[in-house]
Amino acid sequence: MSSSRLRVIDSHTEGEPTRVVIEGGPSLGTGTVAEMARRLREEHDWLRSAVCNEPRGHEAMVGALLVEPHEPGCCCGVIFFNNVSTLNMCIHGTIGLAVTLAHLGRIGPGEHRIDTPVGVVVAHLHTDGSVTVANVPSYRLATEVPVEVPGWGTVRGDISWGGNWFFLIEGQGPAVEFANLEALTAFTWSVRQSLEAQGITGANGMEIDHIESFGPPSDPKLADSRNFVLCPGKAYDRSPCGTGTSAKLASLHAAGKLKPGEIWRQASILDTVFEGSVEELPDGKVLPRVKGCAWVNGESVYFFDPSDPFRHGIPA
Ligand code: PYC
Repeated sequence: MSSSRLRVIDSHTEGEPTRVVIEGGPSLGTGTVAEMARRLREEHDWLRSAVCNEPRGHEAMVGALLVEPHEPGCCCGVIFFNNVSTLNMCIHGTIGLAVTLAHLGRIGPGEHRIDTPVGVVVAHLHTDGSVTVANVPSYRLATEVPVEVPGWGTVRGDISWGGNWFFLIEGQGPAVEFANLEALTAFTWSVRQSLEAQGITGANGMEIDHIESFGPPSDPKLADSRNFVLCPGKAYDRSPCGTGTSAKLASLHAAGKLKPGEIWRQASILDTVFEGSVEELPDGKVLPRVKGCAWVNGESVYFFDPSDPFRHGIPA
């Protein structure tokens, strides 16, 4: 059943929007944040669609619902979602959430544990307003995995976990430039469909729902690499994608190309930059840290007039 009102705060992180629902969300009961995310998907999908889809949202919008944390010592729990479903994790969204909570006076500079469906992350709000997120443990599952892509032949990539599953491609497909947005979208969408058709998955059969293509940076003084990230709902990430940057860091580390503590600067297709590094964990995984900036840029109250056919959004 939908609410009569929702209050949201908008921000963008290096170009990618985050819309935090701060009042009016449904009660998702108790349990882990993963269980609450399942209830959001199965019983309250109207909220996701009302917040992210047109007419209030658009294809790139990422929503964030604040929930009670399950893990000890967390300031909040959060469920991220987009135009098609919930997300396992979202770093640009966590940076946006931290800046939003600071805007509301609910947190100040320092470290804040945040409970998510895939584990606890730590957002460090710096005094200059930037935010570093210590992500969930990340790793490369497989490298040089071939997938047959119609029109493109054999495309090879790494399968890595950075809080979401990514297929990472380097130097194949259209050049990673803003002028090629449409071609990059078509290419990465074909890769995603081919992975699915050929039964290529992340661990435990989890779908690889983010495709990331890398090319050289526009300026080596700005970044080490530029990416194009296709999100699950076919929108491209306007930011360098924090979970995608984490997956890249895990892949680089596994390939012996990134030492612990070394800084990797990942530019987005818009040339905005996240800085990342890894810490080695005893189990062979890495703990990525990703730093970026977000700006609060709006606040709204949503109404749900029963006569409005699109009060719950237009399905994407
Ligand atoms: O920054 O992790 C991220 C992200 C995931 C999807 C969109 N942004």
